[in-house]
Amino acid sequence: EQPLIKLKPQRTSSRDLVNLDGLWKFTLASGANDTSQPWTAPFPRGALECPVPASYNDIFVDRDIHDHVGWVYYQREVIVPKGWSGDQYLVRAESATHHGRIYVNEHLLAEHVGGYTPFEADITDFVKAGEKFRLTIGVNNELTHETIPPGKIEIGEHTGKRIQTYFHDFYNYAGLSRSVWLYSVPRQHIEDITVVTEVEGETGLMNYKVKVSNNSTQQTKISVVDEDGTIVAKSSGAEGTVRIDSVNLWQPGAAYLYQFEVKIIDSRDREVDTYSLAIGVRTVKVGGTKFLINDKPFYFTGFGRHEDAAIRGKGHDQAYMVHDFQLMDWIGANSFRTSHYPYAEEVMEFADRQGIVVIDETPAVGLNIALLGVSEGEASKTFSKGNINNNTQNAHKEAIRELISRDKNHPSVVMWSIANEPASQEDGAREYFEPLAKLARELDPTRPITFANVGDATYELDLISDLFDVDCLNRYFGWYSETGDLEEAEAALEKELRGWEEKFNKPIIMTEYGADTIAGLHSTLSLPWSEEFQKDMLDMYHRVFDRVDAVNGEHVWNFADFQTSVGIRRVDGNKKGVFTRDRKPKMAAHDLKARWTNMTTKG
Ligand code: GCB
Repeated sequence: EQPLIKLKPQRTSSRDLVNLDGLWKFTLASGANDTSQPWTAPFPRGALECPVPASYNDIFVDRDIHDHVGWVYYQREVIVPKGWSGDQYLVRAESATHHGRIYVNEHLLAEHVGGYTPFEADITDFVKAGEKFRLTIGVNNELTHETIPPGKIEIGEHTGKRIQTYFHDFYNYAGLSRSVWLYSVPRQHIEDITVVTEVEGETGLMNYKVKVSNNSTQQTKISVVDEDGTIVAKSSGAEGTVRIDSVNLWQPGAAYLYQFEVKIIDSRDREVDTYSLAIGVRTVKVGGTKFLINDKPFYFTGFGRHEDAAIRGKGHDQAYMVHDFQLMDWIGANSFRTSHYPYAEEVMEFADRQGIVVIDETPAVGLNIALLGVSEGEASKTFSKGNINNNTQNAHKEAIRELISRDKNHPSVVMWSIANEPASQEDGAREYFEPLAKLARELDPTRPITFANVGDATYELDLISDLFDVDCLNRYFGWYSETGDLEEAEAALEKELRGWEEKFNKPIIMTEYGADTIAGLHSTLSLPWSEEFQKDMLDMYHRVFDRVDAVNGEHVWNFADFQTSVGIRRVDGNKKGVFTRDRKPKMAAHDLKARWTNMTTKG
């Protein structure tokens, strides 16, 4: 069977790729009952043009586009390079939020549900090398109680129009927010590679498995190349272990990457396909209340983040990516969580190269009806037929499979977070999560697993934490409760953390804490929303973290201000950023920098 997600396209001696980013023609389906089939013909002259990659919502000055619920279509012409005859070629979209369809001329060749992972269409039999074709990609942004993340489509009382609502606190940006590629592979090719590393004394072990598209008589050859370009180990066979003497470990803040080069060779000793993966040798373990990387306790400093910026929405952008990593470095952050969905693959590769540690999260955010304020009755039960049900659970399983399939080889990824703030204190939570935790462990027995626990599911009420390795807690004492009263909040926070420590005796990471802060608003009394309050609140949390032994890390919510849905709780978005949306530091940034850059070990 085929791997869920094929290797990221690469240009090697046997493979080629063409980047399809740029301006695509763009159109909306007019409504849910729209029966037009825009992919069957070229879009009319004068059609809108939309940049790829970018979310489409904020590009145009048009509320109908911004608020659109349903399908949109992107279209462009593409030529398959002449030299590709004899190869297999595919179109790959790195993401389509949340449901994508790839059409080649009038043919639907691929369909995928799940907004933050890649999917591809094999177009080999539909277009000849050297020929031009019409590529249309449909993207649908609808969320229901059976999608991940979940949402709800409501019907406007007065107009009958469809309105998308959802349970998560970031704008439902949609479109082709990551790159689109046309790429070639040889007919027989390397489909998947899995490398798991171990360390024995000074020796690094790479346990690997290579999957080839069809099992004819090829041979698999492996070379491991160090950063100086020297081959340091070799092996052959589709499965095995490569040993590296005097290994350079991948370490937080000191990345070291080997190129793991795979070649398949045919019976006449000709090279058929070659692919190269960057691999860091490191180990990850939980030992008692410590989180260990290379057997050394690791204390997480950093943020929950978002893929978010003005105008481009969730569109991947190299300038923002590099700048954001620069800011993390400046402030002394050694890690982040991909709250609340898998980030662009380029970001994961960059984290590998920068030595930044990542908690990698699925898009399962908002499995918590109570957060909506729905009152009594069946409708308010999160785990029930009309809300989060078996179909949602199946979609969630798929999201876990795809995340692990895509990101399993990144040394930066040290833990899987399978959900954010589910109603883990409600009836049905255990039945829902037990199989998911089991699945994640089967798919990757080498990394710890976690989920980000919501404040309501206290150590006394949570029903699922024993299924996981690390207690990741999101807490807002002093903001959503004890608002503005940091003395009360301090006592409440300490009680909660000690409760977790005593009950579970596992590492605790505070994966969210923070306060909405309007840049430029000041208060001598340190009142909420001011820059002083954000700083004082973070300081208070840090005092408590330093007193509680099991606390193994602190991720402030959020790295930067970000857009949310329109509502009365948010003024042009969530303002808990330590940086503004355009990445200017608020006052607290300087205090975080002082704490984090001076931190050798905790406290
Ligand atoms: C949370 C959520 C996060 C929100 C944050 C907030 O608990 O996990 O998505 O943005 O709180 O600011 O309310």
